[in-house]
Amino acid sequence: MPAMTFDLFSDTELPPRPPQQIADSAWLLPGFVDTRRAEAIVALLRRLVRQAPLRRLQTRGGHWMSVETASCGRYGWISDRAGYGYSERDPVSGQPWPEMPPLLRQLAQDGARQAGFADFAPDCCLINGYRPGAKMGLHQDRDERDFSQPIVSLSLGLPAIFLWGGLQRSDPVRRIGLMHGDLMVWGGPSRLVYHGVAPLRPGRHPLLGEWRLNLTFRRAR
Ligand code: MD6
Ligand code: FE
Repeated sequence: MPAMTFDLFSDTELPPRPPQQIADSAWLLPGFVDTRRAEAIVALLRRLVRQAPLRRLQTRGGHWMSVETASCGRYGWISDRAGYGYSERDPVSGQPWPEMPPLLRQLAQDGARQAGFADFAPDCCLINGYRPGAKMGLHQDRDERDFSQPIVSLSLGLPAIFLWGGLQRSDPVRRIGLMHGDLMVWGGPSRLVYHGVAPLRPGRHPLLGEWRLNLTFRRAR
């Protein structure tokens, strides 16, 4: 009998989960990345975060975010007491962000295409690391220039509950389970939907241990 953690995360013993339309132009593509490709991605990420380390960011209000963040691609997303937005340089090193690996760019474009966005040209991949307890409050992604380009979000490691709201902050919020390898794509009329991540539950993932990693691809400029 394999360990419980293995049963929970095995992608061979669970019933298939078909693509699920969450809203207009918003799709959950479960198991978009299989175990082997996820291993290759995690190997890339281990290299990337040696160049651009995961770090906690401060909000304009002075709070420290619970998530640890880095970026690759031409632009990275940063936040500090002066505000938040995109930067061509990593403020930790003063250097440009690491290049977006072609494997990641291709994956994001393939996912976007499957959700109906044929011309996705990401120039930013935000890397978020969640430890148990880390969360992301409800927000809109509105720092980007072109809202006709979607947001593509890959989940790796520990499962999370994605919070999917509406176009108004006060709209009801749905809870969507995201597992290792799942891809979310949202754009079009859903591009400015409020979203967030519920506090990560403790656990241990066979590949990533006590971590959830989220890669969010965007067209920033
Ligand atoms: C996630 N992150 O980490 C979702 N949005 O699963 C976001 O939605 C996000 O980390 C805008 C800016 C930074 C973020
Ligand atoms: Fe967001």
